Amino acid sequence: MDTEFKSFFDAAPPLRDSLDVSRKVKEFIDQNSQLSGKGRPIRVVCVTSGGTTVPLEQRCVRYIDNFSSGHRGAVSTEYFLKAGYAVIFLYRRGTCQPYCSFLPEDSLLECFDLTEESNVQARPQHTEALKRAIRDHHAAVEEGLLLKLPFTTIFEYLQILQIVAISMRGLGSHGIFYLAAAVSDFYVPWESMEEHKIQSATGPLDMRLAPVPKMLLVLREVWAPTAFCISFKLETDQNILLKKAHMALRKYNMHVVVANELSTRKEEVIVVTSDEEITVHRENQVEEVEKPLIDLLVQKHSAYIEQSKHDSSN
Ligand code: PAZ
Repeated sequence: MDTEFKSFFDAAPPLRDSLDVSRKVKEFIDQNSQLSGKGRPIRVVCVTSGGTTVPLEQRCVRYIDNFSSGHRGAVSTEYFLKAGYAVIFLYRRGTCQPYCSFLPEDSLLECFDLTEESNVQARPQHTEALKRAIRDHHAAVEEGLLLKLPFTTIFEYLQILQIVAISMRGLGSHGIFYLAAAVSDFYVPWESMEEHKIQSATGPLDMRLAPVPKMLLVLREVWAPTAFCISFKLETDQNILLKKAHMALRKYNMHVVVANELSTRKEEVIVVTSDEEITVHRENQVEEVEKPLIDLLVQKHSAYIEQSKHDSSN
């Protein structure tokens, strides 16, 4: 492994429940490798979702965060499940969850009422959507097709991603990484972090942030070299978006980079591969852009599986 990455992991605070996470991931993958949906091996996708935090103190009071709501990851998870994939949903605690993106912010108070007998009941205008969400969510979990793994910090995120990626190696080309999480580019190394709450009385705060080692290359080359890898590139300047997406494609050897601009990310994305750029729009005001996006990515994944079969038979 890249030395920068090794020192990041060696110095990171140990992941709480790491054995539990490893066990859950292993069981999920074993179970889904044995199943075969409609006569073909099950495909497994790891969807990452939401932003990572960067703690400023070891006993963390303050942290750096980013805008990501987790909407992209949550909705994409629903469409992957619909397409027959088993999904490992690696999400930031407190962000949007699959089948819940339609809920208002204060959903408990907005969607439910008390009856005269003091029972809780869904308000009529929300009943159908709630029933559908509960039914689809419970079906995915009960059929063993959805595993949810939470993270908060950049340390937790990269450690769990490593566990998942190494466990998915055996799936070969049937595994996908769909890396929609907004991962911090900079962090405070654990060993140089203050232990206790930083005191404001000492005046202006000077802090040096180190670059987070680039995980995409290690994922592609070491952790899961035969999986189909899709990363995302977000920019706020449309003029540099495609250039940056192509750079990421080449530099990290991704199969696909999905380029999106902050203010239009819910309406339009551009699917960038080495030989094409395909703009994907939401079909109407009701459908989400993730529907045509996942349709297209599933087609690209199928072509990748066929190509891998062909390559290994030659
Ligand atoms: O989480 P969200 O739905 O608010 O936004 C999705 C997104 C913009 C974080 C995602 O599409 C993305 O581009 N992720 C990668 C960001 C980056 O590191 O460039």
